Amino acid sequence: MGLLSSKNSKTKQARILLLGLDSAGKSTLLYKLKLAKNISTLPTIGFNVEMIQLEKNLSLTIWDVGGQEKMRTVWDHYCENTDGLMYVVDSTDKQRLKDSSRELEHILKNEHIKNVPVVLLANKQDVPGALTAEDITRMFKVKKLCSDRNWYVQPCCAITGDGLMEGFRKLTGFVKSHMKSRGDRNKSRLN
Ligand SMILES: Nc1nc2c(ncn2[C@@H]2O[C@H](COP(=O)(O)OP(=O)(O)O)[C@@H](O)[C@H]2O)c(=O)[nH]1
Ligand SMILES: [Mg+2]
Repeated sequence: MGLLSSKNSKTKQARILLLGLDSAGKSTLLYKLKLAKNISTLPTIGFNVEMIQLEKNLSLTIWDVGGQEKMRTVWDHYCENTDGLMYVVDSTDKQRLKDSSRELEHILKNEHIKNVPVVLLANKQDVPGALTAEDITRMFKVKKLCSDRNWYVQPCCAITGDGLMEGFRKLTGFVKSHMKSRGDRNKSRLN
């Protein structure tokens, strides 16, 4: 990406889409990560873009597109060149669980996101009665929905930060192997 120059030319850039219904906790978790890690923010209108480096050779650019209903229609447009999807679920919002799983199902059908790894964050685990990661896996039918890609469901609390790093590390691992296999495929096409 032209906007983001890296001091280390070996550092790869991965583009991560951060999605989920409004109030799922996306902004809270980005803010929490920013306090924990040295994250730079790019000024943007309508969505947040953050850069985070968890590993020496891989820098994540995280696009928080916003989850309000009017923004959901534009999610599709952000899918191009995406290397990983972080999907945040409010584990206490049982009323909108169906909405959330429908939106995830929709986004996973986007051709640009085919085979792209997904980590679901089962957020707000600090709230008593919150659905567990296992509940969300079952209710979202994640196994079936993500049968063509790497996936993981990570319980977390964006306010305390519990589980956030684990979730991002998991996604980073998936993204690296995804980028590698995509690179290998492109190479064999050229040969
Ligand atoms: N109890 C609890 N509240 C949370 C958690 N994460 C976010 N929230 C609250 O949920 C609301 C929506 O969070 P926000 O980050 O703005 O959601 P976004 O619309 O997805 O960006 C705010 O009031 C947050 O304080 C969490 O892990 N636990
Ligand atoms: Mg937000």
